[in-house]
Amino acid sequence: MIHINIGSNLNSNYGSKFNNISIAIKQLVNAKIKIKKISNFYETPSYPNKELPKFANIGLIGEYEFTCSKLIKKILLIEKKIGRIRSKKNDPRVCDIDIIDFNGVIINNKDLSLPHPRCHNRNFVLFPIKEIDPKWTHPILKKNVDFLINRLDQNSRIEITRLHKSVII
Ligand code: PH2
Ligand code: MG
Ligand code: MG
Repeated sequence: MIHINIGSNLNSNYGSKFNNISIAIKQLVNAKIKIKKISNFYETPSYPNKELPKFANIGLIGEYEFTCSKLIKKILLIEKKIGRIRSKKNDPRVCDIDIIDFNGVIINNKDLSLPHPRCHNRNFVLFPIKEIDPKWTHPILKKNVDFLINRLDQNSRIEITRLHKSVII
């Protein structure tokens, strides 16, 4: 199973951050990801600079029968299509699609680290995972998602809102 997290905190030509995420998901389906579950939208302050616009994030799980590098190429094209301009780290972005876990593989090279190197510290990654795959364990840390959420700092456990809103595909 693969885990993907999508975030947005900027409008695009297609519309709001929610529209951007919905479009990204449709494009992932076109790119042959067999989506099994999609979380609701979650809203969180932008990390690490809370002055920037709030993010919407979702998590999804699916199956992909091709290689991880093929998936990454597709993801970069989708981000580009939605209008992502690569600027400074953590600048607002119309669409960021991150692979969190690719069938449990562990990779560490200059272009790619899997599982996502910071996923275990991010509320906007862990809460959606808890919703759609509560038994998930981190492939390196071997800790389940409840454990990882419990070790987030108090603020990150509070500063996240699960919206009554989900993607329609
Ligand atoms: N993504 C980042 C940096 N900060 N903050 C939130 N809340 N959500 C994100 O998806 C996010 C972020 C870098 O990709
Ligand atoms: Mg990211
Ligand atoms: Mg990214």
